Amino acid sequence: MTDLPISSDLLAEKNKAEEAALANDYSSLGEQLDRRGIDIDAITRKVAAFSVAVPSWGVGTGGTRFARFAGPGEPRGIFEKLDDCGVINQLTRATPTVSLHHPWDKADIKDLKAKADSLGLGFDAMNSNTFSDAAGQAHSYKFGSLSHTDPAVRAQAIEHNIETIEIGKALGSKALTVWVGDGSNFPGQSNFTRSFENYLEAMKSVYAALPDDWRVFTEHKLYEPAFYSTVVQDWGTNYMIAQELGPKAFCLVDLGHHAPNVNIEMIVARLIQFEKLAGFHFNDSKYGDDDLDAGSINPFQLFLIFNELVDAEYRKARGFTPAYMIDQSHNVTDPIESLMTSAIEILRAYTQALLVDRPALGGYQQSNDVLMANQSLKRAFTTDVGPILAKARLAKGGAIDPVGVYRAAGYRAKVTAERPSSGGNSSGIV
Ligand code: LRH
Ligand code: MN
Ligand code: MN
Repeated sequence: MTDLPISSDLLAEKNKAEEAALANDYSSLGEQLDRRGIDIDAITRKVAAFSVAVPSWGVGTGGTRFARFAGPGEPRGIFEKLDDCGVINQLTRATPTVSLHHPWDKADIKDLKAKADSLGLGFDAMNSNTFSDAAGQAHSYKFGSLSHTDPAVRAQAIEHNIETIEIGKALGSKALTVWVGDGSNFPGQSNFTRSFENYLEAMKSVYAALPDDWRVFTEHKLYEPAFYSTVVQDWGTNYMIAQELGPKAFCLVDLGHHAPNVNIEMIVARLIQFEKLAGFHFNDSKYGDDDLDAGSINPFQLFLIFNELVDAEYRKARGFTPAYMIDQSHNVTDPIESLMTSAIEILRAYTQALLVDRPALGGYQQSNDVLMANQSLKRAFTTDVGPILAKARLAKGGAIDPVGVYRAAGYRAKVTAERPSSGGNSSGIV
């Protein structure tokens, strides 16, 4: 029995008020697309079938290195986090799974499953955490985890990853995402080769514990928390890891984990070509790992990434089964509103990419008609696909205007009354 957090009467009433306008907009967009030889309903069906996982940690309020300002009504544990994720999926109908972080989300497995079931949610990739110390652990990760100089620390980090797999197995997850903060802050602090050897050896033990139908996603990141060198710093190192580990290992692309101006869509194309793309942690950024809402700064980049993904989907690229997840941190917005907005923006980029006239683009590329090649992308990107997104949500029982319904429902005020403030602290970075 599902028990959704937002009143279905309110949702129906709000949708009813907007349905006629949506029908008009959808039909006029349909005519426009028809002139371009595109069947709008076929696109809407594809959009309705697309989903992206939300991060359990994203519904809390994040922070910076300097301060964390607690948000009103923030969830106090994984069960309240799941409630908030339930709202996001109820209104967007695009986020049916949650990606858990271990041990932040540690709880009784039966209770977790029952709670998720009651909200109509499932579990996506499991994230391990060896970038912070858990209460009571024997060894500290201050100087690294899977790459640490001390074999006892590495053994503890391996054990933690295996435990994360075990929890995931019980929850029905099929993938482990490993991101380590290992690296160095000063030249000379660590031996690049030895630390990478240590990491690879440790990851081989984690890999050996993967069930047959599981995959492991390793996530690269240029810097932070280490500011001089990072053990898994870029997609090249990440690709080496996936190659060394074997066929169940893939490279995860978190959009915020690259140097400014890096051509991420090209990295995506390379990983697809060599069958090692794990999937994504979607977010947006201006400078570093800003963890802002997807598409809020550079929606064209998001579109160009989806252009590669749709290209691979249409040509049925071998081994192409990307996992889509959001990874954000919210300091100044309501996390539920931000995550709903991101899910919509990710779907928007996907929809726009579906509108690219691929045979025409291929022809322009072949004949070196640079201007028209670029125009074919721009034409798709500048199409307002909002009516398709709203129609897909409505068809699945979601909201035409998710943020509008969320605000009208007063959910934040309600949970603020139920969840006493956890207060801020001086370092809330995740
Ligand atoms: C590291 C990261 C990684 C972590 C998450 C909290 O910056 O992107 O995915 O698990 O943030
Ligand atoms: Mn990430
Ligand atoms: Mn990150």
